[in-house]
Amino acid sequence: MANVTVIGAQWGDEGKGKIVDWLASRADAVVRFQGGHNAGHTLVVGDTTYKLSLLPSGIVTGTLSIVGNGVVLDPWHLKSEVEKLEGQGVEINPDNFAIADNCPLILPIHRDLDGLREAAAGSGKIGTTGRGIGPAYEDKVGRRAIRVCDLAHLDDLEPQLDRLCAHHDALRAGFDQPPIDRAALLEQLREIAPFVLQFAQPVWKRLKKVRKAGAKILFEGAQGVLLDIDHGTYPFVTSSNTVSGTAAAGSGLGPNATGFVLGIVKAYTTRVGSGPFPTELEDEVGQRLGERGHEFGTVTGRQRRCGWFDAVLVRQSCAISGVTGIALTKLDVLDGFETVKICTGYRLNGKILDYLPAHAADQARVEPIYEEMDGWQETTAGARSWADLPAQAIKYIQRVQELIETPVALVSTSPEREDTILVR
Ligand code: 2SA
Ligand code: MG
Repeated sequence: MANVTVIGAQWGDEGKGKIVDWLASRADAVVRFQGGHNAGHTLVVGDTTYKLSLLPSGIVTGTLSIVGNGVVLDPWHLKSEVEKLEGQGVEINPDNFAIADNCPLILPIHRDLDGLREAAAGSGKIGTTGRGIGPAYEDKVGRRAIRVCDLAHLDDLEPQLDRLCAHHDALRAGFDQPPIDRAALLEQLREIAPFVLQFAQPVWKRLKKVRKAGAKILFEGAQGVLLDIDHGTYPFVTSSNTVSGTAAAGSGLGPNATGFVLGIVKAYTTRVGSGPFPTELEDEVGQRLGERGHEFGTVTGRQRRCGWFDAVLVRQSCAISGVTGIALTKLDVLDGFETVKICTGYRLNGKILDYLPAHAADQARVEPIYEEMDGWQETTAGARSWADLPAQAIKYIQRVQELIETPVALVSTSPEREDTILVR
C-alpha cells in the first residue's frame, strides 16, 4: 500500500471512520490534517465501538497518530477524549501520539462566539457543531491565535493576549457579553499546558523521518468536500479546506506525499446542518433512509437530512479533490427498495446543468433530474465479495461509477472491519 489520503466526497458522515480504521491497520502513521473535534468517526472493532472526534483513527490500533498543524485543537476536549479512550483500554503516549506544535488552539471564547452567532442568526444559521471551529480558524487566519507552542511560553503571552482580546472584546460587546477574563483564561491554559505539551513537537520533522524510513502514511480527512470553505456550499460550510490537497499543507509534507486519494461516498446522500441539498427527500423515503442508515450525528446527535444519490455532486467532488478511487459505503441501506433513483443533472431556469453552480441562491433552486433503476430485495449487508452481491446492486454500483467518472475501489457493506469488498 502506498500513502493514502481519505476524504469525504459528500457532506461528511460517509463512513470514513470504518474505512480509515480498515486502512489504519495497514499503515504506519495516521495524520489528521484539518478540522477539529467537529468530526465524528465511529469505529466498530469486535464488540467495542469507539467514537472519535479529534484523535486520528489510528490511535485505536496503536498506530502512530498525528494531529497536524491544519487542525484546530481544543486542549480540554483533547484531554477528555484521551481519557475516555484510555478508559476503553486504548494506550496513548508520546510514542504513538503527537500534536503539531504550530497547531492553533480552540479556546472557550471560540465556543461561546460560535454559539452566540448561531443563536443570533435565526433561520440563517449554519447549523454548526457549536465547537468553536469557525472562530478558531478566523483567529488563525487573522494572525492572533494562541498555538500549542505558546503553551510552553505562557509568561510571554501578554502581547498575544492583547491582540486576541482587542478583537474578541469588541465582538463580545456586540452580544452584550463581558470582556474576556484574561487572568482566568491564562489560569486555564496553565492548568492544561503540561497535558498538551507532552505530545507537542514539530510533527513535520517526525513525519519526514518516518517517511524516509519507508513508512506508509494515511491522511485522515474530516467532514466532506461539499463542506470545504472554498469548494463547498458556501456559506453553509465548515471553516477549513476539506479537499485532499489540504493533507499536504495541514501536515507539513509536500503534495507528492498524499498518494492514493480515496473518496468516501455513501450510496445515498445525507447532510447535517443547514444549506442546499438538491436531492433531499422530506417524505417517507427520506425517513426510511435515515432510520435504516442510523443517520444521527456522532458529535451532536443531530438527525441528518437524507436523499437519493447525487452523482452530479460526487463527480464534482471527485474532480476537485483528485480522487483516484472511491469507497462506496452503506449500500445495504438501499436493500429492499422497489426502485432507486440517482440524480444525473440539474434543471435551473429552463437550462440543464451538469455541475453545482457556486451561487447559494442557485444551489438552493436547482431541481434534480433523476434516473430510476430497479432495486434489489436481497440483503447486501455483510457481503465480502462481488459474488455475494445481487445483480441489481452490482448494476447500481456500476452506474454510480460511470456517472461520477471515478472507479470504485472498495465497497463497504457493514460497520464491521472485515465486511469490505476490495474491487482493485
Ligand atoms: P462547524 O461546526 O463550523 O464545522 O459546522 C459548519 C458546517 O459543517 C458541518 N459539519 C459536519 N457535517 C457532518 N458531519 C460532521 N461531523 C459530525 C459527525 C457532526 C455531528 O461526523 O457526525 O455530530 O453533528 C460535521 N462537522 C461539521 C456542520 O453541520 C455545518 O453544516
Ligand atoms: Mg461523521
